[in-house]
Amino acid sequence: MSQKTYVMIKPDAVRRGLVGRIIARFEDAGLTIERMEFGTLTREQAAANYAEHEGKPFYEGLVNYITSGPVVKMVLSGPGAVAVCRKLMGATNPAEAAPGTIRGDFGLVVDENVIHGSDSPESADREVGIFFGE
Ligand SMILES: Nc1nc2c(ncn2[C@@H]2O[C@H](COP(=O)(O)OP(=O)(O)O)[C@@H](O)[C@H]2O)c(=O)[nH]1
Ligand SMILES: [Mg+2]
Repeated sequence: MSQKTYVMIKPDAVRRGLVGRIIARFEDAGLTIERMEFGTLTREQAAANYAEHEGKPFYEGLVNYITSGPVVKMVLSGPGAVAVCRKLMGATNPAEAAPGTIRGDFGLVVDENVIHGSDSPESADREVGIFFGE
């Protein structure tokens, strides 16, 4: 059964000109692009997306970084889309992400780690609502 997830190409990757190659990874895997929008997040959207991390030492830096420039916001769909996208993205810390994953191939440090993807179907519903108002 098809599932939806929220995926976002982060500002560092947009600045570095990686958008096309990253989107190709998801298309190559067979996922469908349902929605896509380019733009800079408001601090309110960033805070809503990262509410679970509020109060952690990296939280302020995370909100500053994710609002520092345009991102590519996407809703992707396909069988098991949430887990498939997390697998394609790789581990949170690019230094530990496997080669062949997006973070492993394009990233080096955890505070600028190229891509975001929902971590569960419930998070996906919440995040699609934040960014696409559904
Ligand atoms: N600077 C810093 N950033 C972090 C750290 N842990 C997580 N982050 C950032 O916060 C985001 C959200 O963290 P988390 O939900 O744990 O990881 P994700 O679901 O794999 O993105 C990550 O993608 C990183 O951008 C950390 O220890 N230090
Ligand atoms: Mg997360």
